[in-house]
Amino acid sequence: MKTGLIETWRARLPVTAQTPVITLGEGGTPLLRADRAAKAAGLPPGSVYLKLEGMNPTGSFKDRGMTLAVSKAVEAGATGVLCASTGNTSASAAAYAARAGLRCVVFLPKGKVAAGKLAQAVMHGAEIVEVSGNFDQALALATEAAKAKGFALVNSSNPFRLEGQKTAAFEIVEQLGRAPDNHFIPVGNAGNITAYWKGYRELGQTPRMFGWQAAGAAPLVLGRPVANPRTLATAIRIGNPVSWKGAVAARDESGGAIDKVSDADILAAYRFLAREEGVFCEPASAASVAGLFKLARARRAPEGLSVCVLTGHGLKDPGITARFKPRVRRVSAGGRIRL
Ligand code: AN7
Repeated sequence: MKTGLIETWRARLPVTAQTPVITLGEGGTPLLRADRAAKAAGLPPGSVYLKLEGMNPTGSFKDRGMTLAVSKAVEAGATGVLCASTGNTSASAAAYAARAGLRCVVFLPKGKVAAGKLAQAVMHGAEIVEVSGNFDQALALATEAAKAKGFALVNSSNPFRLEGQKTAAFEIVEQLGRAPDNHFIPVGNAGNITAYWKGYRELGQTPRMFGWQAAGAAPLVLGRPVANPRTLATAIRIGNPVSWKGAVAARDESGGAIDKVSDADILAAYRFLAREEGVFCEPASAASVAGLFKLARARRAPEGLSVCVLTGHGLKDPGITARFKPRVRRVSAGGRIRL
């Protein structure tokens, strides 16, 4: 039976017997060998694995941090949770708040949240605040609003979020029997790369960390915030990451890199994974594999075992699939079709 990651990793998490456990059975996601991706990167079979975080209850890795953040909010006596989001955090917060019986208020950048994510926030009963501005501006509003009595901010500035998310590193080490040599991950607000690095460090087994930002939203690559971030990967359309220092530390302490991938590269990897590996992730998630392919094109794909994290499910963003035109043949009932 799946009991969720708080029960699985209780000894490594800041919980006590008194902490109420709010869980949807998150964690325990597949680590899938991806030989076609390895081949496309010019690497030997068995050297590339995909961590399918879209298999979490709400379809993204955010559930790992949210089970802990919402449990701790309930323990502290909160009556509501609140966040800004490019979509997945709000979907996850809304679901866990519903389960806990808390109010949930989400600040969303207008017109920039994928349809599936918005549907989740609506159906889980979140109170939606539409912000005419980008994620960074929405986060400033949410942070201010969180001063209201009884509310807990569940963005990744909340340390319990990162504590929950670090468990993905524990799982990978368990699934492989060791840490990978290289860890590829998309980077937006930079909470996840910070959390994985913390998890690996706690085990004393550390890969090189390779973080990937969208080219139009790459503050960590430029070394300064981006006022108007642009990318079709809306999940990582973020110009001023909260966990900036954590991402830089993960990069430098691990001997890795944080670089950018173009939207065209992201879409190519997104399509490749769907067609060649049978794995449907959302565009932002494909940035990790796009990064591996980019290094491969420059003949710089790192040796050894690489894990690419696929952070969210493809069904989150059905809108983007309209860019890929299928060949559709038409037939009337009772007619014939030649294959
Ligand atoms: C699919 O939901 O920031 O670097 O508000 O949804 O930890 O921010 C989402 C981020 C990667 C980047 N992949 O992770 C939000 C939000 C997906 C995401 C990221 C996000 P971080």
